[in-house]
Amino acid sequence: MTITITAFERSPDRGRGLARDMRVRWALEEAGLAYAVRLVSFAAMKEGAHLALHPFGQIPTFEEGGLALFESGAIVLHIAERHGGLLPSAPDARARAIGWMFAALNTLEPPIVDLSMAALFERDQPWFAARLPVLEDRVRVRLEQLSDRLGDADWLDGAFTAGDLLMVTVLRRAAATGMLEAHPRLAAYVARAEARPAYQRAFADQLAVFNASEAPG
Ligand code: GTB
Repeated sequence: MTITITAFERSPDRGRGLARDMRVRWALEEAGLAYAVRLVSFAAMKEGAHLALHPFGQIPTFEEGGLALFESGAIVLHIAERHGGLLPSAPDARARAIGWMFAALNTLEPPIVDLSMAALFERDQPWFAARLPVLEDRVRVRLEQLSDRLGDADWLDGAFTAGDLLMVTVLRRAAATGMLEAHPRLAAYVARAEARPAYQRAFADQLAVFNASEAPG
């Protein structure tokens, strides 16, 4: 059965792989699964056909046979549960890896997204200068805690898992705000993950979409 995901027709990140289709592409590549990508415009995301797949009118989505999923974390978990390479088979290690998936999405991602959204869209507001240090502090605390836990290990809990995959996609968004520079262990962790062949393939594919959208004609 063909797997089809959705991604931005023209990504606002200009091919930097920060949109959430990147984590799904990467998981599919780690699992060795072929997939098709349906590109959607911002307008099409809010229309009936896409809303039937995604109630909030966003990307990414995942379709395979009769199954349609939204929410990038649920999609990555679905891929990881059905295919090798992303979750350990030992039950306790598997549970811990899923815990890291939730930590990435529930504990790290919210303050990082708050900071990057404020930096992008709230810069002209009169309260921005007072709010920025508060947002940065929230991110800094989480990055310090994560860095302490990672220590000198390559990955969060033994071998690379879907927990690392999601965590790295979240940290890349923090890196885009400059906040990873103070955390060399996390910067090295992200670089290690980005060197994985599966990551490189996923990144190249999403970049090719952006480059095609920029091509004249
Ligand atoms: N919780 C959902 C999930 O994890 O799947 C969130 C999905 C989501 O936020 N999707 C975004 C979207 O469709 C794209 S990824 N937005 C359009 C809309 O809501 O109308 C978020 C994103 C967008 C752009 C950048 N960037 O340019 O750097 C980074 C991340």
